[in-house]
Amino acid sequence: MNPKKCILIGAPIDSGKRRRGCLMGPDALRTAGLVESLSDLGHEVTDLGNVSPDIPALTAPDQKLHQWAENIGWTRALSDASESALKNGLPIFMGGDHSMASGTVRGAALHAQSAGRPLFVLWLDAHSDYHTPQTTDSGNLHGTPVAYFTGRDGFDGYPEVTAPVPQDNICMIGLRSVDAMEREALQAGQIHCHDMRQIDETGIAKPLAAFLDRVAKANGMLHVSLDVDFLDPDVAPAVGTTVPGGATVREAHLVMEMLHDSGLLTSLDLVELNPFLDDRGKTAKLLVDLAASALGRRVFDRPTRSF
Ligand code: Z70
Ligand code: MN
Ligand code: MN
Ligand code: MN
Repeated sequence: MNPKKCILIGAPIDSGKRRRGCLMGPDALRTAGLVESLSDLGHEVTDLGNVSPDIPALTAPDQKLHQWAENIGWTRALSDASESALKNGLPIFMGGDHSMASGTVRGAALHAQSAGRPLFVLWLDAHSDYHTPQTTDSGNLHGTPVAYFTGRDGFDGYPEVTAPVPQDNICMIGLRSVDAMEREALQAGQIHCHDMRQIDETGIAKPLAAFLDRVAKANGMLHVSLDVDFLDPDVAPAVGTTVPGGATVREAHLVMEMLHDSGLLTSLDLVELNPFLDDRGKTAKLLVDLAASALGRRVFDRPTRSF
């Protein structure tokens, strides 16, 4: 086992959508034993507490955009937290809704740029979160982070994206709820999109192994963004937007175990946990177990596998 410096950062952001409760996510993950589970694996774990952003006094360009200024404040604060934590270890961002990835990935991309390495992103989600502030119907900004950190137009007022993540460096797995405008943009672009139909046809290991192989060959850094709704709502009910037909517990653990075996993971988001909707903490506990798998928990050792 290769001990890591795990840096836990709470991101109680709740402004990315209308249904409230994700602000309790970081404390639910702490209560479910995230620190202890990672320490037990031999890692050095530091919990930096929660980020608290300055919210700029700005007015949204369009009334439909929910809590636009709050999202900008969070993006700036989390980008700074991400860039600085990556200098010292492996940051694990405890969300908070998915709008937080605008900040965590922007910061990771700035860090990778200064390290002279490419950044890759694994997006585990039912949704593609590829709207711009112009194409979103809901006005919920948790539906926009991938568009932001790939440098799509339309994010005036946000911190500038000087290190956009190349589309070809992004792999999405778990898709089953993609809006028409997102689909159009994805089909015209280079993001590697794997919907649940493909997972049913090929299994989840095959597209993931192909992606990890590319990351390894490029000496890339790898940010993983795990949305609770990647999982099936039967096993992970604590999320505002449940979409049936998600990943099983076993598929999700396999993804995490393969990530660990690859040795490529450099930062991790645990997002969209809404403890208000949980069933006796079962979703929070599942996320903690998945994080532990990503950091080396296993039943038996396997022969080293190359990617
Ligand atoms: C929809 C929208 C979304 C997460 C829901 C849903 C977006 N495409 N993202 N849950 N994580 O409102 O834009
Ligand atoms: Mn999402
Ligand atoms: Mn989602
Ligand atoms: Mn692909």
